[in-house]
Amino acid sequence: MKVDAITLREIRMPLVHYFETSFGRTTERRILLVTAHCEGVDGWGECTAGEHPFYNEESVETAWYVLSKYLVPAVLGRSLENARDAVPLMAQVREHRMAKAALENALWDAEARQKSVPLWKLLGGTRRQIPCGVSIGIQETIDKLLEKIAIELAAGYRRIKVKVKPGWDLDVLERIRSRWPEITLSCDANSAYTLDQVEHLRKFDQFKLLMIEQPLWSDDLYFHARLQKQLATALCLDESIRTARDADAALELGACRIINIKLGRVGGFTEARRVHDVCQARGIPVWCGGMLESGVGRVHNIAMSTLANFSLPGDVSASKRYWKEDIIEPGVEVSRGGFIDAETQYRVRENVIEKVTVRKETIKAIGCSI
Ligand code: OSB
Ligand code: MG
Repeated sequence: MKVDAITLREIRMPLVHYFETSFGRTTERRILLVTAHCEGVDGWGECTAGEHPFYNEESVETAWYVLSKYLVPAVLGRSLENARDAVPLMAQVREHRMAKAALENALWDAEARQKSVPLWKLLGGTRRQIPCGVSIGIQETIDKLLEKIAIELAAGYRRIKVKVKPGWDLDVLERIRSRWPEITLSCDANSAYTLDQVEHLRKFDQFKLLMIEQPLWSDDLYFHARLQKQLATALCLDESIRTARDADAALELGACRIINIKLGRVGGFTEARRVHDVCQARGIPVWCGGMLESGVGRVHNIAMSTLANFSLPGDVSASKRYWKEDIIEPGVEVSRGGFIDAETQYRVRENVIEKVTVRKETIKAIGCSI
């Protein structure tokens, strides 16, 4: 598979509803998409970096810079046996995992198309039905949040996750639990608390949550281990797990009992599979996180979720929760029972993508004529 050219583009898409976390509110997504042109086959990848470096240190601008200046030149013109061969070629660049993931995943997509094998099979997946949950952002009022939860439960979602932060936590969980004592419920703090708040966090135990996601610092393992010892509720790490080595260290320390895997955060399919395997070997369940992806990233999340140890419902939900019109066809749909069918085949709608593109650059290998 020769990498003839790579196209970078930025698209802009308004969200159907704004999404608010402890680090801020998103109303429109700026998304960097990568197309790998390989011997007549195009593979697509999505960069999950946000517009601002608030979830982690990357942003659309840093990813564009690192891709165009370093990562694309590292793979351009190369003949790769497999997409995973791109990983060592990009390794000279430290961190910048979301930028690397966008390119590596585009190459996986190209490899799957070239071999005429579904991506989930190429990855070694076995699950055909992906259990789905939803992540619901901070709302103006608790009543508004309860209304949203009722809608998602009626749609069949199998796990509700709410965003929390100091001042939007215990009262919120209390109201949810008094209306729905039995639903599978979790919360995500995106690093909004510190270890001084252990006593406060211990009060979360009364709500029988499936997990508390990333309560402490985004780069921390050690203090999460200290906190986990003092809580009955399982901790789940998101931001802190960037590599399989992080996962190994976190589990050895006892920093969490569940891990959220995001393709962008860990740098692409190759490292995501390693994180999955580390957790599986230690009997720790994983689930697929979301980053408000367009259809391109969403389809990759579905493929990854077919791996055996993705046993908990993920944040991968229907396209229509995010977009009036998604850039894939059909949009991602969730059954009444709350599952996504992993075998559905999707097509990238290039005409729709062109309409929402605000910048585009194609970088070609020397002698390439496309
Ligand atoms: O922490 O999981 C998170 C969205 C943006 C940044 C971080 C997170 C999220 C979500 C949304 O929770 C998940 C989704 O619906 O895509
Ligand atoms: Mg999270």
